Amino acid sequence: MAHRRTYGDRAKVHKNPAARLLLETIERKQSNLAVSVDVVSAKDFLNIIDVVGPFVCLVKTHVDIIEDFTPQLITELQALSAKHDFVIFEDRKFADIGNTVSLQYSSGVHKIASWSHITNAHPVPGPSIIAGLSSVGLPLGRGLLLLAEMSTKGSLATGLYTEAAVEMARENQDFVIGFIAQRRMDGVGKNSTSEEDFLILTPGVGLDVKGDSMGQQYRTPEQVVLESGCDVIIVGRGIYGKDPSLVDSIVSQAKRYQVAGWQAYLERIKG
Ligand code: S5P
Repeated sequence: MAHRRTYGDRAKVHKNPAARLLLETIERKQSNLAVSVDVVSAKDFLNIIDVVGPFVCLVKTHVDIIEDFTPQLITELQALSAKHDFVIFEDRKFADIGNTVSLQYSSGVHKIASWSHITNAHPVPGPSIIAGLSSVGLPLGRGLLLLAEMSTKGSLATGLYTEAAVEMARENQDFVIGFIAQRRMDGVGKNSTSEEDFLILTPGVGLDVKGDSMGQQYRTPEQVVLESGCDVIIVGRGIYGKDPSLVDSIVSQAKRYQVAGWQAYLERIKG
């Protein structure tokens, strides 16, 4: 069972380069914390990333919300990724036919495949979405996460939908490296094997509040990593709050979540 093994051991045998990079980075930095940088100005975006960089394994972006986006922003993001040693995950949530997603992934203003190690997709169109994205991402060594579950109240991604998402991933393990989900997917669906190693990246994590006014629901790092066996905690507003200029507070929150996530992992591998 992957969740009892160390990140480092899993990195040694994973076949996908983006998954290996993430697992190695987690082990090297002793951090299973990802920060989701959901701000609309390029300046705030880069400032937050520079401040949290030392404490995270991964930075999750929504580049389509940045009002003053230019290709230069990507160059600066990549420089920060090299400076602080973190993986980049553009949370694009593709959801269209194979041909359209292949264009959305490779082209347009953002050219996501050229810089984002990992991206994600809703399984709702069926396996053709993986075919479309992998035609672009696989030659570049990228990895894909399927949204098998969501953190929001009333999510429709449950039951048979989640099972079907996991089966789709099993058919495409060269490119699909795991899931956005709230729990481990070992044993979900009919064709589970002991060799598979899907990474579980989990949003909806907060230590101080239970949710927001728009359906988001939060659980603690201990619930997510220890009790539910997830691999990476994704934290957004819990770290940078409402004011991206409060550097001291961002640093202390990032450290707090890093420690909480890592403690929960150490407990988990103890068994
Ligand atoms: O189920 C999900 C999937 C995702 S990727 N629930 C989520 O909240 N997310 C993303 O995680 C969401 O788009 C946002 O960028 C982040 C959570 O942000 P927070 O501020 O609520 O921690």
